[in-house]
Amino acid sequence: MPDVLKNDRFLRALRLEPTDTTPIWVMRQAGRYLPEYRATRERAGSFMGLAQQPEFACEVTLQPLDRFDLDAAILFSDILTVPDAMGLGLSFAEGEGPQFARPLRSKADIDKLAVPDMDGELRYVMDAVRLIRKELRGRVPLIGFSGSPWTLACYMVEGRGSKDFATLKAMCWNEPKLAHQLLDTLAQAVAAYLIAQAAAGAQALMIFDTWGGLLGPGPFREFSLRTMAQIVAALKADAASRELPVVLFSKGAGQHLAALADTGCAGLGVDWTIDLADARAAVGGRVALQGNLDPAILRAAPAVVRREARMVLDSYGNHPGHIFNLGHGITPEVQPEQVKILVDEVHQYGRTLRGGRR
Ligand code: 1CP
Repeated sequence: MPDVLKNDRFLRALRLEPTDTTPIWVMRQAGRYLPEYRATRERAGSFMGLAQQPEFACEVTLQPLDRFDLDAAILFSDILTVPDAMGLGLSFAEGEGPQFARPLRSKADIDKLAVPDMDGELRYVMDAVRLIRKELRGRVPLIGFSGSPWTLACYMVEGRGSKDFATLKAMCWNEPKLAHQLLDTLAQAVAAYLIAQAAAGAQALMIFDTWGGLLGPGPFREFSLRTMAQIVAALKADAASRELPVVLFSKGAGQHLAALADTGCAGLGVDWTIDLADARAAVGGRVALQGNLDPAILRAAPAVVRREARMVLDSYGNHPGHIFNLGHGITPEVQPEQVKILVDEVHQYGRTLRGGRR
C-alpha cells in the first residue's frame, strides 16, 4: 500500500529540510476536549474499549484531522498498553487516571516479566496502525509511539499516577541491579513494540519520557537516557524501522538536550520551560525540535494564543527543523476553537517567517 504522502511537512522538518510553513500537531490531539471523542468513547464503553478496537481507535485518530489542518496523525493508544500486555492489568477509573491491578511489588514479579507478543497481546495496536494508514490515504504521516522504559517503570512500580514516583526512585537507590533488570526488560519490549508499529505502517516513532525530568542529572543518564539510547540503536538496526525518524520527549529535561541528541534520534520534544533558541543552540541544529507552547495558553483569549504562538515561532527563527507542538498534552477543558486558532496562526505566520519558500 505505497500511498503517496500528500503532506510531508512533518517528515521534511524531521530531516531538517526546508518547508513552505512550519508543521504542527498537538500532543493528545485526539482526546477529551473534543465532543466527538467523548461520544465515541461513550459508544466504546471505556478507554480500553476505544484503544483495543481498531475501528474505534481509527475513528478517534482521524477526528482532530477532520477539524483542524494538522500536519501529522498520532496513533490513538496509550503508553500503558505495554505493561498491560505484560500482565499488570490496566484500567482507567472514570476521572481518576490509570491503575494497575497487579503492580510490581517484588523481585519475583520483575523476574516473571517477559517481552509481550506483538502478534498476540498487542496485535490490536498493530491492527489499528494498519487500519489508520489505510484510512489516512496519505493525507499526513502517522506517528507510532511508546513510553520510555523509565516512564513505564514509574507506573508499573507505583501502580498508578503519582507526583514524584518515589517507589521506583527508592528502588533505584536500594536495589539498583533490580531497577536495571526491569528497565532492560522494558527496553527490549519497547524496541520490539516500535519495530512492530513500523512494520505495520507507522511513518515516524516517538518515545514519551514524561517522567525523565523527575531525576537528577546522574540518575537521568543512568536510568532514563541509557535505555532510550539502546532503543534508538535497536531501531536503526532493524530493516522495518531503520528509515523512520525517532523523536524523544523527556519532559523537564531541557538541560539534557545535547545528550539526548547524541542518541542518534531525528528530533527532540521540548517543554515550555526552555526558550527554543537556547534549545537549538544546545543541540547545535543537529536534530529537529518539536514544541513548545505552554498548553495553559490555550485557555487564554484568541489574541494571546496568536501572539504566544508567534513568539514560539520567532524563538526558533527561520531555520529548518521546527515542528510546532505544545510543551505537553492538551488538557480536557480547552475549547476546540482555540486549537483551530493556533493551527491556522502557526501555518500563516510560519509561511511569512519562511518567506513562503519550499
Ligand atoms: O478518559 C479518557 O478518555 C482517557 C484520557 C487519555 C487519552 C486521550 C488517556 C489516559 N490516554 C489517552 C491517549 C494517549 N495517551 C495518547 C494518544 C495520542 C494523542 O492524541 O496524543 C498518547 C500519545 C498518550 C501517551 C501517554 N499516556 C503518556 C505520555 C504523554 C504525556 O501526555 O505525558 C502518559 C504519561 C500516559 C498515561 C496516561 N494515560 C491516560 C492518562 C490520564 C495518563 C496520565 C496519568 C498521569 O497523570 O499520571
